[in-house]
Amino acid sequence: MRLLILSNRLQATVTEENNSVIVKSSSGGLVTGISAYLATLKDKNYLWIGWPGGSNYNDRQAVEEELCKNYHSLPVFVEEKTMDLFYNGFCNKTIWPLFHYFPYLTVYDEKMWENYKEVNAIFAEAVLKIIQPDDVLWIQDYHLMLVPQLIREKQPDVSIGFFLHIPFPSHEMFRLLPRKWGKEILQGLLDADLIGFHTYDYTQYFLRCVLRILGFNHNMGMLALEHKLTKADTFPMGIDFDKYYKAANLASVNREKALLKKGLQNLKIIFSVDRQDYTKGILKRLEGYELFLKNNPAWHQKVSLIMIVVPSRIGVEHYQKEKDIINQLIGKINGDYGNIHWTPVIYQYRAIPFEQLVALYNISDAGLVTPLRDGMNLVAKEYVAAQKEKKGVLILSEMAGAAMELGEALIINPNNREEITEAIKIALEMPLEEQARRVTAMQERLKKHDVKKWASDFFEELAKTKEEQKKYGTLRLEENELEKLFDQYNKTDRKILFLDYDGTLVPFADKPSGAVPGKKLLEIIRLLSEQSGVDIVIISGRNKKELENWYDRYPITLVAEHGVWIKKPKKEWKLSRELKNDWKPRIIQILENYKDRLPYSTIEEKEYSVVWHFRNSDYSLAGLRVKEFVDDMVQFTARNDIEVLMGNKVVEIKCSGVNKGEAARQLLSGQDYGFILAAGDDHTDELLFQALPEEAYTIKIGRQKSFAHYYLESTDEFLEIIEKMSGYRKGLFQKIFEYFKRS
Ligand code: GDG
Repeated sequence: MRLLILSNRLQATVTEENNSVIVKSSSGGLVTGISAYLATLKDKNYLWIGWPGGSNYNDRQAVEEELCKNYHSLPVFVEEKTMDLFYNGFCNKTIWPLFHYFPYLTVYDEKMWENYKEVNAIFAEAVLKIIQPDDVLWIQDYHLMLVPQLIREKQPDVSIGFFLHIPFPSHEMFRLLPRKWGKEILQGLLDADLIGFHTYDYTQYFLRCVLRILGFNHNMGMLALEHKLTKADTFPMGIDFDKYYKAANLASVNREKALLKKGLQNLKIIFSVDRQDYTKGILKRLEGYELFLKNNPAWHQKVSLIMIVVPSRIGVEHYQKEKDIINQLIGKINGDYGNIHWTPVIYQYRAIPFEQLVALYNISDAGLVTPLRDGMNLVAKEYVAAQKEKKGVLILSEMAGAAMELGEALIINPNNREEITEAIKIALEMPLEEQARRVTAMQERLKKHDVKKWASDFFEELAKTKEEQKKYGTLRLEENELEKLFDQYNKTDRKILFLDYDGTLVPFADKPSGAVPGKKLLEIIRLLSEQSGVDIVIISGRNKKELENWYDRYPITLVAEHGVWIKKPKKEWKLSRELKNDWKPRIIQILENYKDRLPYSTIEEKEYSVVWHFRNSDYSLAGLRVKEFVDDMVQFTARNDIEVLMGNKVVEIKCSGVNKGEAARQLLSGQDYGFILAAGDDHTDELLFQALPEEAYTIKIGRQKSFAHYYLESTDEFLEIIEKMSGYRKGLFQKIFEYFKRS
């Protein structure tokens, strides 16, 4: 398996000087993380594809050769102007601010969107030129959200993973994007096999946007789309723990530490480092520190804040403005509080070498990480990992994804200056044992969930999703397969047929009460039920009464309300397990409201479920209302033991864990059937198909993708099959023959 990493920027930035190619490493969280993972790969069977940081090279071939030979990389050349509009346009003026909850900085510009699509297509083309069917393609981050779809169109079976390094915003924020863009972005992403996010919340927000905008619900993150299965899941990115932990022993780091200590003498040090970005909360940090100095004169001349800010996105105007304000505020703090012996803020606006970074992590008494929003934030994790002597207090914003894993840090809200101020004081005065307790607990976690684990968890899940997909494909039940089916049916002694009712045995009618079984169907059921060794199960969402009225005269099993009730031949109805229905009145109350806003829809109340029918309603309005309702239900179902089931133009709310699959499992338990057949037409039957053994004949009525092995076009086609099994025609000829004989 060859791994292809695709990201906007390569890990290396390439320039030309005096006709030779110069390669320098790029900075940023994505590059740090992915490089750390790739360094752990023994076989080095990977290729990193991305923009090399420039376009106007005199000798592109030399750049290509250098990157290929020494860096396992393939450059994507994009014209400077196009790339500039891409990076400083849709990427960093639209997606970046919006996904970080800065809607007032977000620009909505059709030209930028067109350019985003154009550049995504250029990246996809570069991949398509070299990708092999058994490669694994791992696409990184928000710059390339349309690429999965562009690759999938040409390579339907290749493994594609996507990882988003920034937050995925809530629907309220995402919907600010023009509808068409939002839709295309989600569709673009959904053609990956696995879409990964740093935190559970981002995953949920994404799934909710998919539901609200595209109408697909999920089951434990798995989305059964019309053409494929796709999974969305959470993979909090780790760091190369040992690299930071062990670096404290390096001679080069020790040298740096000695130099720093000499210069800083007995000052306590608060340290911060980030790319210059308004999301990182650099100004709030300074304001918090300023207030700390104001409130705590006793700490004057005893503490300094060392702040490293790495230049970033220089072409975007907000960044320039912010840089100026940072400069002013630092000047003010140093002017107001400092003197010739003491500089309260030691500031550097440039990147520092790794050794210096680790030395600063290690000697500082507190790490101050205050983003207003951050996908993960690796600096916080690195800070903790570098504390070999188990000291140093991390102050961390609750708005960083990392806060989910680093609970022993002093967690603050960066919008509140007072919280930052207090945390600084607590950190500087924290006893060493307390520091050690906190650092140790966090280090253990970071060591266990390092970057290698992050990537291997992702690939493991990707492989699993690929396996699941194999089960999610149906074949038409053709003549030759049918012959085998009949052959097996005829030669097997014990057989069982699970037959869904609406849409499988009878076509849909305008009203549920209109879909009654005809004479011919009833005759087929009778004949089947009288065959020896055949168990018939009508397994439906209908209520007990209807099923009983139609079928109780035959020796067959009935399963009502999607598995809530089971009635064996000549026995009473039994609940499949103990259930509650005290939630029903509240649901009906909510549903009434939706019903009023969707003309021609109706509510049906069953004993343990409630159904909202909208077969006769306007198609597009129904789509909208149902998405809203299902979304509303997400809150409700989380607190109650109930679930929402999307059927064919119906939504059913029922007790969770009760479904056709469970009912089938109960009926099969302890039995030894040589022939199992199940037929159904909608989502609710998918659990039935999944519950049955591999050798069962599972048949979907309709062409949609399914966990069934086969599909048929219509109920008529299916009826022909059971008609043949039942010997209905033979019986009919016999009757005609007897009639003529008598007369
Ligand atoms: C994005 C998301 C997410 C920084 N300055 C220097 C330097 N660095 C290194 C740090 C760290 C990395 O850059 C920064 O990573 P972060 O995660 O903190 O932030 P972003 O760059 O915004 O990363 C972020 C990340 O992607 C991964 O998914 O966590 O939320 O925004 O590794 O050490 N390294 C050196 N000198 C510096 O001056 N040597």
